[in-house]
Amino acid sequence: MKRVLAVMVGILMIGFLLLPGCGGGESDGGDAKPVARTTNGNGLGGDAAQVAKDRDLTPDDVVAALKTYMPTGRHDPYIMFASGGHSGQVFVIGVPSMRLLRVIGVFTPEPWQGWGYGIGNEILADGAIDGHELTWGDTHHPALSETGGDYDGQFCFINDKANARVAVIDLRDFETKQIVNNPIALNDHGGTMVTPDSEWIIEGGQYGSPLAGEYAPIDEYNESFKGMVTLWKFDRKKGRIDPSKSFAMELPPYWQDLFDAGKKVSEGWIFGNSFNTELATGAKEIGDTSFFEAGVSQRDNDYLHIINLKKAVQVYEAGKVEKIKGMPVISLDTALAEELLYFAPEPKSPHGVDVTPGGEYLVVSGKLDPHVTIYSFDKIQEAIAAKNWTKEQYGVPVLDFDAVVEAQVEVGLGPLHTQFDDKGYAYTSLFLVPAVARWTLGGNYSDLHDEADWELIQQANCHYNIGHLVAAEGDTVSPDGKFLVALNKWSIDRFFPTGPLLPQNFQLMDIDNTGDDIKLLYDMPIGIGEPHYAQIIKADKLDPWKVYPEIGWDPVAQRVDINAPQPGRERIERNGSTVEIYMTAVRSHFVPEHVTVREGDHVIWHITNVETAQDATHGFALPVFNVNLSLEPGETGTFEFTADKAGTYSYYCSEFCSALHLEMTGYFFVEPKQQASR
Ligand code: CUK
Ligand code: CUA
Repeated sequence: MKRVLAVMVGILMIGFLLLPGCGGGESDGGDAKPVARTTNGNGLGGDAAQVAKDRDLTPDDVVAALKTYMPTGRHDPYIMFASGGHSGQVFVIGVPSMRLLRVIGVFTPEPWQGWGYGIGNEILADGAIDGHELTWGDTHHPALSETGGDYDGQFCFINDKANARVAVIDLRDFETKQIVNNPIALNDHGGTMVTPDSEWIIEGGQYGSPLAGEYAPIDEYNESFKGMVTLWKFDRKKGRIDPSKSFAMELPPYWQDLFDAGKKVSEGWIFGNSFNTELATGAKEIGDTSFFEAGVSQRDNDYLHIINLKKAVQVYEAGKVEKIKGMPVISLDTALAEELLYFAPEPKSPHGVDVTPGGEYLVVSGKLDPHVTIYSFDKIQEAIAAKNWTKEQYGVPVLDFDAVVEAQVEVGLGPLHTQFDDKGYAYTSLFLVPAVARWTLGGNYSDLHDEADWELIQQANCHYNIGHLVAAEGDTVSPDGKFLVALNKWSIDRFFPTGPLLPQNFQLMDIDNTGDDIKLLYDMPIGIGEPHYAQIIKADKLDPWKVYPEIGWDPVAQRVDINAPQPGRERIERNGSTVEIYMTAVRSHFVPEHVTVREGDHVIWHITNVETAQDATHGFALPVFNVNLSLEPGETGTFEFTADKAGTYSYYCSEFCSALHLEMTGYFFVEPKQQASR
């Protein structure tokens, strides 16, 4: 019935929007009669029928277009935060229009925002490892901050798989505030995921390695190589991770993969999947049996990691840790003695573990098994209480599979990640089909749907080779459903071929329906890195600043900088060979417009954008010295350099801010040493 209604409403909407004179106007006028003028074979009226015919659009195409089209000025109801993969950034995308709203500079310098070109330089520098400056990251899993298990719209966290780093983005201004390096790991993967109140940010490792990146030969793999999970303490008030209150736990050198935090009934626990239980060491040529790809895929089961976080925090706070490069680490022996860690078998080379909205079940996919396996948190607790386990080679209790599994659903080949909606459905990406599998949850979720429990309902094709998928609010205790985005790795024939390197493909799907009715709505090519995961939040949960709160705002400290240049107090101060410039920017000039220093001077340059009008951003571009700021209204920025090359440098505003933007310029003179007279 619901579906018939939805279809009828759809037809009425189309008819209404296609009325002559109504196209593009506000559609909430009320009394116009939604009747199509004439219809063709597509069931469309008038001009729309002609456009559809000329463009060879099917009725489904037209409906998809109407469901995603945003008239100018209208805002998307959802906002997606997607990892930027190798770009090292985070993408902000409107849903359902799939319009790219912003690329947030995180691990990689980003010139439009001045990120790394005068702004954020210290934060990027904090991300250096042992003095090695890093100018990229491999971002995988953004996590929106949560309160009570729901996205609260305050922060976004993101990991860098390539270097085991975690960043914090403040969603008041959508800018990166912190990058922390994990001192005990050189790559990560199971991050970032947050506990239901964002107290802890989870960062799990990936490839087993000696802790802290020490050297060890491969034939010492079993003893010297380790796995790990790190719990970063988040200080919400400061908007920063507090490394001094963070800790890690040593794990066996299986390759930990994805983590998820328990919620509601399972709050206080965290779960991770793993692969390479085989302890394969790769490299056929040195006499091992096979390459990694075969070596790590020999066994039928790997281990779901089940960690009592609440108890682990107590153990850490009781000081039962060893410090490795300053990071408190609960050793594996301590973890076992304190009963913090359990395993459960998981088939086969799994990828990802996802906790259901109520926290009752954990869903694990085996890449090489066509099933998803659903574990019951209650049954896990019972098995732990009954000591229903055997121990594996490192002494970790392995719970009995049959005792803890609630159900298995055959969803299709190559299952990876799972999301949830409000209708009792789960959605699992099928890399090999490739498709999105919709299947029904049982247990507490049975009442939400009319179908049988734990059953595959539909495989909706996607193009191609889907990795993650994301549903609106799909990681929260109260998912919305409505829209789902498939994050596809290959795009092959979907777009004009841009040479041999093709974009990834985000495919928006309509899941606001029941049964086998998932519909593809839109393709969005991503041509700047391979996103892995994304999260979608209701737009009205976000409350970003329109301009900075006060003139002279330092976005790093999130308060007024007492040194910020203020209008009427612009000046140049010399102190020995250090010259400090206090400059303001307003449409359409800088004050001062001439700045003169001597060759070899150290220059500290402050600029405040004194505008209060929304979108009145000024840039500041200075040649040779690699400076380009983006100063949003109210923002102040400071950069330093040594004026080591005499010359005449014209600086200019690099944002087209006004009719006289081209005139927003000035000269920076560096007097040659021998001529310097002032
Ligand atoms: S991973 Cu990329 S598709 Cu890093 Cu979450 Cu599964
Ligand atoms: Cu300021 Cu252009």
